[in-house]
Amino acid sequence: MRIVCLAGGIGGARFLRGLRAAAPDAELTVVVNTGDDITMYGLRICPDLDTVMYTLGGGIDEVRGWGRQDETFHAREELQAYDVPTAWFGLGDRDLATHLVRRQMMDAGYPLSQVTEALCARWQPGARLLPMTDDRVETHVRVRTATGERVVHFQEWWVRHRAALPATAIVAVGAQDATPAPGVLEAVAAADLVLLPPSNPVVSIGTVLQVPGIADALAAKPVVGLSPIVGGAPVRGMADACLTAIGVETSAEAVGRHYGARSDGGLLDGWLVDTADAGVAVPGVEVRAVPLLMRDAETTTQMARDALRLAADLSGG
Ligand code: FO1
Repeated sequence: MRIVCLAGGIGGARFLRGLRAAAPDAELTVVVNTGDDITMYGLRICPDLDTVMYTLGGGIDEVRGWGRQDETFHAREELQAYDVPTAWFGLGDRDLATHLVRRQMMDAGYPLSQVTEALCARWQPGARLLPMTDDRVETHVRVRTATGERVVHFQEWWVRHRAALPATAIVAVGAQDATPAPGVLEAVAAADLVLLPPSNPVVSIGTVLQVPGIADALAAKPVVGLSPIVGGAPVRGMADACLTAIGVETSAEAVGRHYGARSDGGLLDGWLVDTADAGVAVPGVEVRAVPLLMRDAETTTQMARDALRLAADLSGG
């Protein structure tokens, strides 16, 4: 079975680990958001690609959910000692090696998709990781501050300000001019199923869908999504701040309606919500309530099985 997932960072990566366990024989392709990427100290940092790669490859720090396990932050401490203004970003010493390799390969002319393939040769994630595009796309956030509005890079909003500054717009700069990375459209065309993991629906899944061609490619495929919102709150991260910025209520129902029914020009055939949200209705979409809190490997694997079961039921399988 060929499955394509669109994914962002931590939530998506953890779900993918469960999916790999639930469908060990499936051919899994992950189209990863690159709108969170940022250039810092001359390095190209790709948080979502690295989080998926480390999580599936066994190198992730399980507590943070991002960056490397057994990490140290000596370089960051030195940057702080120099009062470097971007020292708010937690670059780990082990993680730095990934960015150095990426920078070296990109300077040699390799596109991000080939860099990702090279990095995955070490990590063996057990899935094919594709950036959504090899072109430069960066999510920027217009925020309201005491002295007026200004635009900051997503990472500054997310990490430095913990998304506490009210966002009046979230823009994936460059998305409209980007083309899907090599292999993305082919993987979707060949897929038996597309899954939307419980990633941030705005800055992760939403950004991937802004790359021209990707949303259209999904329209031809069965799509099952899993709600990142449980009981009116995001399972992790600050998806509520992002949803508010685009005027969508923070609920499993509102996100399901935001994605919309594939039969009605939207995305979804099926929508998994948590048991806390049983009774949610999304017109044109088959909604099923199952436990969605990824407490451990078993619960995560089970919710992946539930997603596959819903897809099978929808296809009459
Ligand atoms: N998230 C934080 O909350 N604080 C950090 O200092 C931080 C550093 C960081 C470094 C590399 C990396 O790949 C991810 C990092 N993240 C950090 C997570 C990242 O900001 C988010 O995971 C994504 O951008 C949103 O999904």
